[in-house]
Amino acid sequence: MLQNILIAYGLDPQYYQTRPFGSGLINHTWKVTGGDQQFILQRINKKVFKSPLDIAENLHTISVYLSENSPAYVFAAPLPAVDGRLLIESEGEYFRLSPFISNSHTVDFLTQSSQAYEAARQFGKFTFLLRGMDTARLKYPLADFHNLTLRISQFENALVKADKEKIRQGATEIKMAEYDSAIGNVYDDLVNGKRIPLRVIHHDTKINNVLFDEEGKGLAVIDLDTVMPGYFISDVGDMMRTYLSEANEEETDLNKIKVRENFFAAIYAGYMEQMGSVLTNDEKNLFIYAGKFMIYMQAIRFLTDFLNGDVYYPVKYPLHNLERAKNQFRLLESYVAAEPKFANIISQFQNPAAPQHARPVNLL
Ligand code: GN1
Ligand code: MG
Repeated sequence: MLQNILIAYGLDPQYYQTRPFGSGLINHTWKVTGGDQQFILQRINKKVFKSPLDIAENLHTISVYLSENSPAYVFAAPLPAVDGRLLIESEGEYFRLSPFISNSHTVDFLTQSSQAYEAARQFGKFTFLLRGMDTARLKYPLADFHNLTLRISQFENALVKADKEKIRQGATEIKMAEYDSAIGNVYDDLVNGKRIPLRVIHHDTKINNVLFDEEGKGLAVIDLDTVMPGYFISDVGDMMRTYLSEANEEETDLNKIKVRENFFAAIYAGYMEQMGSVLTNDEKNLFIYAGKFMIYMQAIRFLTDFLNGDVYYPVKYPLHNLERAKNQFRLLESYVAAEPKFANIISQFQNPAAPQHARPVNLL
């Protein structure tokens, strides 16, 4: 099947090698290599993305906007096939080909806070460059993706339907989900009160969605399926969720889950360097909340999938989604405990009178 796709893009399968690439949970990705040419080929998960054409349209709209307004910006938009289509359907599956940005690489783990700074700068820059675009021009490939109110009600429905054994196995996490539901109330208030604006948001800011150059400087953001209108707390929050702890969401030894304050400072510095002049005061006041919002949402998404019988996230063993939920609740606990320190870091950044040596930039 992949051969037909290559042909649709004018690539002769005889001369191109196709190898699995990356570690995403949702789409399938391959790297296509032939001579000195390199591409990224992806099969879009149609169970998740019911309308892949919306993704193609969004990326096209954004690509045109960026090439007019910020021509030097590296945007890895999908390439048109020989007949001009931006998405190829084959046997009911959708594929697309994008350029592979040369001399770039991704990382799966952050070892230095400078990586968090670079990544946050890249995600901030993306939203910054698109600040003048009317978000109404974009489609919602995943409506309600980060709608916490909905995620909480999906959790509640799963709880009603789940079998007794699962409820017993997940009892502690179910209690935690209920205990932390105040995080949902803050979200309800800010959405209902229209307190923060919709912006063009990436919605999947984990570290392997950033391309780095050979010197470790950020080059571009990738994995653009979930680019759509949203709130900045999604992007900042998912960086907190995925950069602060050295151990990632797959770690089952909960003692290894600890937030690193210097990585928080790095996310703040990188994102605000780009977005500091754009965010409203209400948004700035939600910077710390952003982390709680995303960590809590991911915890209940894993827990909900466990209760539903693992219908969304691929699992390697029966309690995998429950283990992931445990991991995220531990991260939430560690995050909440560090909040006073985060507040201190932000106030040091905001106080230009602070002596240079006392400013958290030294932590980077
Ligand atoms: C999914 O496929 P991947 O790994 O980029 C999920 C994210 C979750 C993440 C958790 C469309 O992203 O929301 O944060 O798994 N994407 C979708 O690992 O559900
Ligand atoms: Mg993704």
